[in-house]
This record gives sequence, structure tokens and C-alpha cells, in this order.
Amino acid sequence: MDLSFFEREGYQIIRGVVPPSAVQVVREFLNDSAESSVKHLMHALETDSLEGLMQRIDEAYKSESFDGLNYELRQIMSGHFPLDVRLSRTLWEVPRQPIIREIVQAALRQSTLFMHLPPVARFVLPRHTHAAVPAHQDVSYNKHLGDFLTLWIPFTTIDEECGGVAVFEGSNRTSEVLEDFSKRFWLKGVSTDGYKRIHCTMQPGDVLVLSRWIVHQSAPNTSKRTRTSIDFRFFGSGGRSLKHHLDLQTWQVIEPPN
Ligand SMILES: O=C(O)CCC(=O)C(=O)O
Repeated sequence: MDLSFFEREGYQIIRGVVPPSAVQVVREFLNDSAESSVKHLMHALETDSLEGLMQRIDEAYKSESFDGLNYELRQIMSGHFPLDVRLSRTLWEVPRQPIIREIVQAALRQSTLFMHLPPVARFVLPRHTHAAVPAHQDVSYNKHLGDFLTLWIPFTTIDEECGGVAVFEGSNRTSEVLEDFSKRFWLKGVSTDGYKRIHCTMQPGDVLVLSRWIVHQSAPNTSKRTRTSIDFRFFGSGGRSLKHHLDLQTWQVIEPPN
């Protein structure tokens, strides 16, 4: 597996590696869950249309009572699947694939692997601007992890319209650039000045490997399709986690230290 591009640039797309059978199982599960998550949001925010939903989320975002809203509801409003979906073992179908383990082992240069729980499974509705993560390094959102990498895996075709992830080539410096924690759904975006923005168009089955340093952001979903994806965070025996994680050798869930 040639990961020299990843080693240099902090990102690499590896095409057609997740077997179609695994893509199908996870995609169907996420599509069904997206439907029930939308119903849940519509009920909670008292609206019966997608347009109304976008409006209600925007109102909540701008309201003074935002910080008092239920955490799980805020998470779902920003395009995260509910916790029970993210904790489902159906998502483990991806790390169960030997090729995925090979990629992670080669990228981390570690043979013993662990995966942060829960994975970040997202559903991004058309024109859902508050689901878009501003420019960031993954290290800023994962203080509990030591050395790790992210695999971002779409279950929808990611073209110019459907959004996905845009990386900033040249930003893979081993230092954190975050300065401001003041945002609501997300951390305030970091500067991308001087870097080349590359929109990673992808097909289901493709995998985007991201270092914890590369600056990247969500590309907006201007299509009529709901985008589903999962970002999995992996670390090796040389890393550490202060939160729940999965031992990929034994498939045991490891509790955080007290
Ligand atoms: O899925 C997205 O929209 C953004 C994903 C992302 O930024 C991440 O995995 O860190």
C-alpha cells in the first residue's frame, strides 16, 4: 500500500476499497436512520417540512437559549446521527474489513489498532448550512486522543454538488492552529490563507485518510440528496485515548480510565 502521498500531504483518497457488500449494509442502515432522525427533529422542532426544519435550526442557532438546549438534540441538529445509531455495531462492518485495517496499519505504522467510539456518523440534508464543519484540524476536536488518524468514508456519491470534505493542501504542519473556541455547533474556522483548497470528490467504497493536522472543512451540500458519511478515528498501541474505544484485535469495548 503506497501511502507516501498521505505521509507528505496529510491526506489521501484510496479508491474502491470498501467491499460493495459492506457499503450496502451500512448505507441502508444510515439511510433508514436518516429518515427517522429527520422525523425526530421535525417532531422536536415542531415543523413538518424540510424547509421549516432548516429555518427552525437556524432560529435555534441564533437564539439566546441555544446553550440550554439538550446536547443530543444540538448534535442531531448539526447533522450527527443520534448516539444509538453511532453506537450501532452495524458501523463496525467497515473496520471489520481486512483492507481497512491494512490501510490504517500502514498509515499509522502500527499493527495493534484501536478505534474511538462512537464513530461520527453524519447525515447532511440538502442546504443544511449548520451541518457544515468550518475549517479545522481534527486534533482540535479530539483532545482525548494522542496520535491518531481519521478515515472519512461516504455512503453517497460525493460530487461537486453533494459536498463532502475539502482539504487545504500544504496545511499538514505538525502544530495546532486553533485559536478560538467561541462557536456554537462548531469551533470557529481556522485560517486557510495560502493553501490550495481541494474538494475530495468520491464514490461509496472510497476512503479519505486524514492526518490529525491537515486543515479541512465540509463542502456544502447544494444537491437534492441527503449525504451520509462516517468518520472513524483510529490509533495504535503508541497512541492513547481518555474515552471509550474499541480494541480491534478482540472487539472488546474499552472503558475510559476513571
Ligand atoms: O463530513 C463532514 O462534513 C466533515 C467531516 C470532517 O470535517 C471530519 O471528519 O473531521
